[in-house]
Amino acid sequence: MRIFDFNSALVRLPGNSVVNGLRANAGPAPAFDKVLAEHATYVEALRSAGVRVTVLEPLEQFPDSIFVEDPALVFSEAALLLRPGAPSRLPEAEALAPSLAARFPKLLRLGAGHADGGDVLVTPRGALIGLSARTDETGAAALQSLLESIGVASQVVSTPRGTLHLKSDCSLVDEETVLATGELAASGLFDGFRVLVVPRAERAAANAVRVNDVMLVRAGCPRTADALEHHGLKVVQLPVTEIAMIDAGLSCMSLRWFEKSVFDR
Ligand code: CIR
Repeated sequence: MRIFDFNSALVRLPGNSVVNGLRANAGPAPAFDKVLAEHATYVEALRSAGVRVTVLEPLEQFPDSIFVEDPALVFSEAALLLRPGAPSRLPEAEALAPSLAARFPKLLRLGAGHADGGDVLVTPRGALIGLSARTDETGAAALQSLLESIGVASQVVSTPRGTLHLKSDCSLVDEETVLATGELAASGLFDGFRVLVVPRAERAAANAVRVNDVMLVRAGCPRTADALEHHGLKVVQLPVTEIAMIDAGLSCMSLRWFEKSVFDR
């Protein structure tokens, strides 16, 4: 099984409050119906890629709770409940706990500090944990211990200044290849990997998602799509204009894993 083979995913519908999601810069707020439409297209793309998607109900009290990738990290063996670094997002983890406890053999909790799932890139060589405005050193160290307890090696790295999450700037393409911004590629973080660098004008396309044989890429980034197709992948382009207004991309809208018993039920 490959590290990007998934048969299960969890997403959460946006509530009306999503228009108040956190954003670093002033700018227009997204429109609720358009966020809903982008979310629906995303869920359909996951299903078309061969994933069984569980859709959770909206949580109006947490505007950013659509971004389920940040409060948890999931593997076939266990779900790790994190401690998101934005105070308004911290309670999202416990809100997710029952859904994770029902689906994973083990539910482990980060005990200290803060860490967002968006700062964790899992590769076949281990996990990279990016320090950011959301993930601090205490949280990263606590996460390293949790990962070690389930047999996943990890390394703590820097996230470029001004970047929300490590994975805003990179994605796994296959066992040997990552997609990354020029800045992150130049940092030497991916030595030993083949790096496909996104053009500067398509910087946001670095946040993509490999699911089975498909690469989900944000629409409007033709050179990145071409490069990935040239690399041999089936590329599915998805609109994220609205969710980008609250600093989000593609990976953050789902938790993805391979559930070993899914076809036995
Ligand atoms: C936030 O600032 O937390 C949300 N508005 C966006 C989170 C995006 N998450 C991600 O890229 N992993």
